[in-house]
This record gives sequence, structure tokens and C-alpha cells, in this order.
Amino acid sequence: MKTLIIIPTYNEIENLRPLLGEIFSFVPETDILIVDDNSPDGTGEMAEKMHEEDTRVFVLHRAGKLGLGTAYIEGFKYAVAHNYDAAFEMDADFSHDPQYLPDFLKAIEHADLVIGSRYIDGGGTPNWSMLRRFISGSGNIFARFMLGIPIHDCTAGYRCYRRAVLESINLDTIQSQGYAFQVELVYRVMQQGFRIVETPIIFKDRRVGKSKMSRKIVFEAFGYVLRARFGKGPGSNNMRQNNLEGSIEELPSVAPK
Ligand SMILES: Nc1nc2c(ncn2[C@@H]2O[C@H](COP(=O)(O)OP(=O)(O)OP(=O)(O)O)[C@@H](O)[C@H]2O)c(=O)[nH]1
Ligand SMILES: [Mg+2]
Repeated sequence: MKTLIIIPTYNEIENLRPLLGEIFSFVPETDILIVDDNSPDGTGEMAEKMHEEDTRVFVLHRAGKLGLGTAYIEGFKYAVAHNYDAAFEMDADFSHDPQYLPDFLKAIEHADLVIGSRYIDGGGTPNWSMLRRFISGSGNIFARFMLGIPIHDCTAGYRCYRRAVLESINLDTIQSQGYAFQVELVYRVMQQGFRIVETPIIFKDRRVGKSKMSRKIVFEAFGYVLRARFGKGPGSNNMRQNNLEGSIEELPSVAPK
């Protein structure tokens, strides 16, 4: 299976080289696409250098900080255009441990979307404060309940999609950027009746650099869920065709913890 790991970056210069080294140590056959938003710290130049050194590394440069959602959409389009069988979403800050990549690759053989889940057996967020756990946990319960998504972690950003899924979603109609982007995608994938599998991950705090998480991103996610439930936009509940036959399954992790 030809796979692409899409990594959006904004000021991740210290993480990039060690991250790519770790990724290739677990999954040497995969390609990596870095989508950099003209990071002031030189991440884009560093990515370009790594592209020259390694034929498995590719880079998209964008003019400025345009958000995580559009970075992934460009990455997905690249994956489809270049005939990858599956494409990953992965953060650059080591929160998404590369040791789980083989689990995803195994799971995607029999699924259309694999989600690295913090909220199933074997998953977790051991370093998080009570407040952060509360926000993330309640956000997930809210989205599950409001939209009827039987996924334990629908804001997770460590994922693997089959190309057929990316081709079937009208990517240009997605406007969410942060956690809402993740919820919107999983909701749309469900609506198409695709098979979704959750695999457990222990989510770590970023190694170095600054978080781009903001209150705005949290509110965007709540706003999206409400609009999808009660509004009329693409993927909203009013446009639902009652075909939520996509099935969910939990997988035991095979990677050492
Ligand atoms: N290209 C691009 N990448 C972004 C943008 N915003 C965030 N990123 C990247 O997206 C990934 C996730 O961002 P983080 O800052 O780690 O956000 P988070 O994981 O929600 O927050 P923390 O858990 O606090 O780290 C990282 O690889 C960032 O560099 C953006 O506007 N453009
Ligand atoms: Mg992070």
C-alpha cells in the first residue's frame, strides 16, 4: 500500500528532523508531505533541505498561516493526485507517537478510516491537566451525542484515510480549521457509510515549541457541532440521508507502550 503522511507545520523547526527520523524508523516505506505555512523560524527551508536529502520527503509551501484545516485539505488533494492508497494526518510536535504507525497500517487494510483514539482501552492523555481533560472529554461526548457519531475520540488528529474516502468527500466545502475540522471529517465519513476503526494511542505533550491551540479553536468546534446538528450547511443533519451504516470497531494496540 502506497502511503503518505501529511504533516502541517508552523514553527516546528526543532521537531521536524527528529520526527522524520523516528517515522522512517517505524515505517520506512512511507512518504511524507510537509505543508508549511511560511514559518518564521525557517521550518520551510529545513523541510526543503530534507526533501533534497531524501526522495521520500515532499514539501508544500503556503504564503502564510492559513490554518490546519486547509493545510490538510491541500495535503489530501496531493495524496489523491499522486495516487497514494492512504494518507495520514499527523502533528509535528511528537504528540502523535510514530511508534503507533504500524498499528494504523495494519488497521487500514480492513478499514476506510483509522483514528488514533485517546478514549478507548489502551489510550490516554496521562500528562494533561484536569481542565484540559475536561474540555477534550466533554467536547467529545457533546459531539457524539449531538451528531450520533459512535466514535470515542472524534477530535483526534492522528488518522489514516483511504484514498476512496478522500475522493468521495467534497473537500472544497470544508471550512473548519481546528478540532472542528476533525469532527466534520469524521461526521462526513460516517454519512458516506465508510468503515471506521479506532486504535488506541497515548497522547503525549508536545516535545518542544509552542502550542497553536486557542480558545477560538475550542469554540469553533462547539459551533460546528451545533451548526451541523441544527443548520443547513454541507454535512449538516438536515442533509443527512439516514445512511449512517458505517461500522466502528476498536482494535488492541500492538505497539509497545
Ligand atoms: N501549516 C500549518 N500548520 C499548523 C497551523 N496551525 C497549527 N499547525 C500545525 O498543526 C499541528 C498541531 O498544532 P499544535 O500547536 O500542536 O496544536 P494542538 O496539538 O491542538 O495543541 P497542543 O496539544 O497544545 O500542542 C502542529 O504540527 C502545528 O505545527 C497552521 O495554521 N498551518
Ligand atoms: Mg500539538
